Amino acid sequence: MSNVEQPFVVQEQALDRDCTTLSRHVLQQLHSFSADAQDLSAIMNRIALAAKLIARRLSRAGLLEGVLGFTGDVNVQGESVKKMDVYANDVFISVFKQSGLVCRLASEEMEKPYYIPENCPIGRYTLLYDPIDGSSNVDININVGSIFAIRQQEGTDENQTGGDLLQNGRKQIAAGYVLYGPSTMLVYSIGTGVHAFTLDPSLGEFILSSENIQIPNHGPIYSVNEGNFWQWEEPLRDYIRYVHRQEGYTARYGGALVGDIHRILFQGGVFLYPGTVKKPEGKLRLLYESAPLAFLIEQAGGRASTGTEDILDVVPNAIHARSPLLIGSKEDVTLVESFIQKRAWDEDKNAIARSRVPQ
Ligand code: AHM
Ligand code: MG
Repeated sequence: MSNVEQPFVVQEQALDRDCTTLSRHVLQQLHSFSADAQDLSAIMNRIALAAKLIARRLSRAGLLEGVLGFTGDVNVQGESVKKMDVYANDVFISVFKQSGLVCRLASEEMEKPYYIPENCPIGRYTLLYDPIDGSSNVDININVGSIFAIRQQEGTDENQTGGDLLQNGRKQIAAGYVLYGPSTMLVYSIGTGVHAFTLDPSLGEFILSSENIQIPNHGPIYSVNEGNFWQWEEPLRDYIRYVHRQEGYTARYGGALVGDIHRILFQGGVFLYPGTVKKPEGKLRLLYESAPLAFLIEQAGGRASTGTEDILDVVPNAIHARSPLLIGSKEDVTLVESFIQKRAWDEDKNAIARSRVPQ
């Protein structure tokens, strides 16, 4: 190739990269322009719009009135609500109004699903989301995230309680998160691998930055709130003691799930939010946090477990149900599980032995 031609090739590659927007990428992944493919592409585009609005507000949070701090209310989870939680929750609703795309939204912040009746005759999808995850980080200008999943609505949900959402995570059609960090990134999967987009502020568009991301099979990071050590069951403490005695582990914990998982997605390791003796179900919500992230991490070749069951197999008993979460590299999740399951196995063995003692 001559020197004269080279700049055109470089420019063409740069243009191709800049044109791989999220909505185009969804259509490419589905190899189709069918109505369903167009719908999914348009839904992702609306989620991207919500992400841009939230990122814009976060980026100026310290300069605007009414952005930081608490509202004074308590949400359905019994947690104090932050002003950004309310804003971000409403943004997702607003971007889907009159879109014909999503009939129902279910969020960590709302007691019941929110219906958009004008969309329902055509948009049979439900968006599940955590509008601002890790919102305690907002006031100190540290990374936070949004988490989302899409499911097909089943049945009419006559009393509008979202009963059909009480199904396992394999029912998710798509899932992903937005990371509001030094740059804003959107990472998603529609069941065809995991792909990351970075918001280019000069274009106002999410542009493809990593395609077909594979999580390492094992990594050095363990990410857990060790301040809860005293509240855990013994098997989990045993795992942490094991990590403390091994070379090659490093602790990273940001207090916001999306950033912690994002690091593990690229560098490998395990994130843990286990149950405690008093709260065996842990803190994280299955439909808005654990299941969407499990879908994504499995698509990247990793694993997500409660300790005894794959997260994607868990059927919630309520839309705000919680579950313990072990998620990340395959080998690391399996190792933590082996600590938990060994204890269960030992207990079974002892019970059997006791039952065999002649009376
Ligand atoms: P939130 O959705 O109410 O913000 O809670 C979820 C967050 C996660 O992002 C994070 O991993 C965890 O809570 C941190 O909890 P803790 O402060 O108990 O370590
Ligand atoms: Mg959350």
